[in-house]
Amino acid sequence: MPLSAELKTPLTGAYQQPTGLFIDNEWVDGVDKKTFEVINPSTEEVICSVAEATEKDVDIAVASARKAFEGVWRQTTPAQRGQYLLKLADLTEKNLELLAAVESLDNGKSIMMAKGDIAAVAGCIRYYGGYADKIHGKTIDTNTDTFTYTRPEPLGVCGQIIPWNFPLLMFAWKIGPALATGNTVVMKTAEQTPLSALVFCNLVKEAGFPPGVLNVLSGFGKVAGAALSSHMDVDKIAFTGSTLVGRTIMKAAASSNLKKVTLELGGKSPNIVFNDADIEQAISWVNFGIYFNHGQCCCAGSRVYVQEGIYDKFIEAFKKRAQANAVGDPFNESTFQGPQVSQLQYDRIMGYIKDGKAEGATVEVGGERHGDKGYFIQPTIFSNVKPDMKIMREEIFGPVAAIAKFSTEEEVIKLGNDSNYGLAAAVHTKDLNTAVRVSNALRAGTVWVNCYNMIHHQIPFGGFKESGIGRELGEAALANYTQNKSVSIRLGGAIF
Ligand code: TXE
Repeated sequence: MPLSAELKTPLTGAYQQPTGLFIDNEWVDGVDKKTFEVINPSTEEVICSVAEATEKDVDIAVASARKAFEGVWRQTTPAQRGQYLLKLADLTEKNLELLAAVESLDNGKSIMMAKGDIAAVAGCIRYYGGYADKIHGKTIDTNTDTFTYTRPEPLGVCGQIIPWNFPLLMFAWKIGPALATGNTVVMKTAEQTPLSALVFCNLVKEAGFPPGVLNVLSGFGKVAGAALSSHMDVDKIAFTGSTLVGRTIMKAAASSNLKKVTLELGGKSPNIVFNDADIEQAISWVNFGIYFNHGQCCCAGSRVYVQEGIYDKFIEAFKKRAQANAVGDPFNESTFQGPQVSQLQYDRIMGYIKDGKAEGATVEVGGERHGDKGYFIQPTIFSNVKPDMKIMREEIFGPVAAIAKFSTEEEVIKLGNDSNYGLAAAVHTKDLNTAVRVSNALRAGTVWVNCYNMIHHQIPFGGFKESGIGRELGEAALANYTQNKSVSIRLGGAIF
C-alpha cells in the first residue's frame, strides 16, 4: 500500500498523512500487508486506510528497539537524550495547528480543545527532556570498609498501549518519561485514532532520535496489543484503557516474562458540591468535569453529589449550563463538544442512557442523539440517581452526568468511596476544613478542590483501587521507567 495519503483539514488545507508503520525511523508496510480504515466520527466517512501491524511487525519493531537499546541509545548521554526531547517539544509547538487539526479530524474533539492537547504534549515532552540529565543515584554509607552507590537504570524495551480519547497527549505521557530515562519504545496506538501519532513520527525523525528508539505501530488490541503485552523480549508494558483490558495485560505479563506493568484505567469519579459552595463556580466546574472531551475522560466527574440545601437550585442552573454547551462541528472554533469517537462508543453510551431511563432515574436534559449524522450525543443529566443503578456504578465514558442528593459530610464520604474505582474526585466548598477533611477521606489518586480536570504534567496522576497501578506524570513517572541497581565496593580485605 502507499505509505502516505494526501488529506485535507478545514484548518490546514491539504497535508501529507503518513499511513505506514514507523519502525527503525522508516515508514514500512506491514509484513502481511494488512490495512484498516480510519473513520471520521463527525461524518461517519472513511478518512483513509493505514497499515495494520500484526505479530510479525511487533517482532520486527521489538528487535529494532532492542538493538537501539543495547547500542546507540546506551551510548547517548543523558544530556543528549534531553536535547532530543527538547527539540521534539519545539517541533510540536511549531506544528501545533497541523497536529491539532489531525486530532480533530480523527478523534472528533473540538479544535479549541485539540489545540490545548497539543500545547500540553509540548509541555510534557519538554518537562521530561529537562529531567533526562537530572536522574541520579545515591551513595549509601554502611561501614568504613564499603562504598555503595545506587544507579537508576532504564528497564529496556518498553511496550506502550494507548487509547483514543487523548491520542497524542497519551502518547506524550508515555514516551516522555520512558525516553528521558534511557529506555526504547514500541508504541501501539488506538485503532480508532492512529493519525496524529503518525504525523508526529515525522517530527521524531526530524528531532534526530536515532533509529529504533521510538517505533510506532497502528493496529488492533487483540492482535498487536496482545503480541506486545505477551512478548518475551519486552521489559515493560504501560497501558491506558479499560479496566477489563488492563486485567488481560497483567495476565499476559504474568504468563510471559513477568515484564513490569503500569496501568491507567477507568474511573467513576465523585464530584461533591456542599451547601456553602460558590454555586456558579461549582456549576462551571461540574459542567467541565463531566462534559470536557465529550465525557471521554478516565477522570470524568460522572457522579455528582449535591447537598440537600442547594439541590433544586443547582439542578435548575446546571440544566441551563449543560444546554448552553455548543455541540457540533469540531472545526468550528466555538464548539465545545464534538462527536463520540466511534459507532461502538456511541452505542455503548446510548445503551447506558436507556438503562438509566429504565431504572427510573429522571432525565433532566438530553438523553438523545444530536443531529442525524456523526456520533453526536446531547449533554445529558440524570437526577435522582440511586447508588445501585448502573449509571451510578459503571463508567459510561460519554456526556452523561448522574446526580444524587446527600445530607451530611459523613454520608457523602461513604457515597464517594462506594466504587471499585479510585481515579479522581472533587470537593466544592468555601470551608477549608471541610475541603481538607473530605479530600483526605476520599480514596482517589487525585482530588480537586473548587475545580476539576486540572491535570498538569508536573503533577502525578493515577489510580487507587481498580483505577490502576503506578503513577504517570511528575517526577513519580520516572520510577515507572527505571530500576535500581545497588553496587557495593569492598575497600578493606577479605573478612572470611
Ligand atoms: O478500550 P480498550 P475501548 C474505557 C471506557 C470505554 C471502555 C472501552 O470506559 O468506554 O474503556 O473502550 C488496546 N491486549 N476506557 O474498547 O479496549 C486497544 O487496541 C492489548 C478508559 O476503546 O481498553 C487500545 O489501544 N491491548 C480509558 C487500548 O487497548 C488491547 C481510555 C484501549 O482499548 C487489548 C479508553 C488486548 N487484549 C477507554 N484489547 C482511560 N483510562 O482513559 C484492546 N487493547
